[in-house]
Amino acid sequence: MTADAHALLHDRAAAVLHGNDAGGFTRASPHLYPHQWSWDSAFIAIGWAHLDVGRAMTELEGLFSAQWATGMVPHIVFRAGPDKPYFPGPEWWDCGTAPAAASLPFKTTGICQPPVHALSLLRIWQLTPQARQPEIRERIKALYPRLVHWHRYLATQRDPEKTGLVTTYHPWEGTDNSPRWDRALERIKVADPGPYTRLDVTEIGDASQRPTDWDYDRFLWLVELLRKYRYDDARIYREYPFLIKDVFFSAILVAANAALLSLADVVGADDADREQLADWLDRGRAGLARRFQADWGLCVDYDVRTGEDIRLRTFAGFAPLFARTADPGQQAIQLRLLDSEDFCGNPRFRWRLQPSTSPAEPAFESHNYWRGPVWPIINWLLWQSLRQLGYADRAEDVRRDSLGQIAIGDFAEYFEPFTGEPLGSPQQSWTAAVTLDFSAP
Ligand code: 2M8
Repeated sequence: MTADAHALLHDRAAAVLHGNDAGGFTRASPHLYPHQWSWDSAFIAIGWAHLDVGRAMTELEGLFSAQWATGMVPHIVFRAGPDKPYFPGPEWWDCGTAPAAASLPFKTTGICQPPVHALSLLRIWQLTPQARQPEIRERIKALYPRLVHWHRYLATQRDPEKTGLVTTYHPWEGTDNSPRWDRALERIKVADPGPYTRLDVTEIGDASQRPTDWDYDRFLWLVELLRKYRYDDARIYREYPFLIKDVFFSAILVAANAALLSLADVVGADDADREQLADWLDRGRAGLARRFQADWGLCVDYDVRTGEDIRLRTFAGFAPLFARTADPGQQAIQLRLLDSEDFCGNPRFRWRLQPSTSPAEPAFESHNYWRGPVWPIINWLLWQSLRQLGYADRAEDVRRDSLGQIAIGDFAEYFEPFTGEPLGSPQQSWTAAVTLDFSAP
């Protein structure tokens, strides 16, 4: 791509963020996702940092203003007005019944998403021009304890067994209809959430790109149970049917703890925080190491309820790379697998990018959301990891191919791996945001 093409793409991406800016928060996309989403916001803030670091901080500050008393950062903060409908909205979640969500400035959902926020904060700091450093340093300093509180929630309430692995409660905690959740969802025999009307399929106009009604019945039924338990983590852990140790989520927490430690000097963090973060970091690395299956080359999630391994070839299995493992053996195995036919090296792929699910998996569907398509944000995470681990050339390929892919279409949410066809929502904010970072000089 020429320098002019880069500049043009940068300007188009900036226009998407400005277009989705709702004043103090950025819609995840203009119509399909009109509110503030947690991990979307973290990526979006990285995009804003290329345009205005103050605006980037505002994105994260707004999100964390809705942090629960437990430390949980909710997956959606409902900030759009009634003219922007979304299903399931705040009434379905009814989080007012949760003591930990009392007195928040906004209504929210009662689950969370991968903690990319510390990675975002670190990137914002790296992009802060010298003249603005005093102001931004103060703002990062003010937010830092909230991030530590967030990580504490994940390391304790979401890991009472102290395995170093985060337990996910819901497919909506990141990768909605990934086949990783299929078996656990199949175990739910009665899923009767009552009548509801989906808005997503109407908005997208092609149901094959979205989760099925069978999925939605179960997604909504799980929310009903969480609501019944008033989002109490201890009770959820005792009674709830969907508890999965998620290696991708856990890997992001490892990288995020490392990012907070990198910022410790910037904010003058005290020794207790530093020790705590280092402890979570070690525990997370050890937890992932135990889930690595060398014969398979991947890290494997497991179902807390049944104790079963979830052996599927998806992007999540590259948790060691996402966690930036220092283990040379794991790095070598994962890099080989990454470029094999099962992943980026598939000769039929349009771009050498990481698909959400391997085409070798029986559950693979090239058009369907997290069951096959390529997601720019996941490839952004891969790019960052490869860079940090010293694989500069491979990282550069990911950057170049990502930009080539994104340039076609209107900042699509995800892409068909064989054709590169843009899918899902257009003008997706986090796609625009990572474009700004990928295309920075
Ligand atoms: C998708 O999830 C939402 C529910 O939260 C949906 O399908 O309606 C996922 O891709 C999720 O990871 C993402 O944060 C969200 C907004 O982009 O959309």
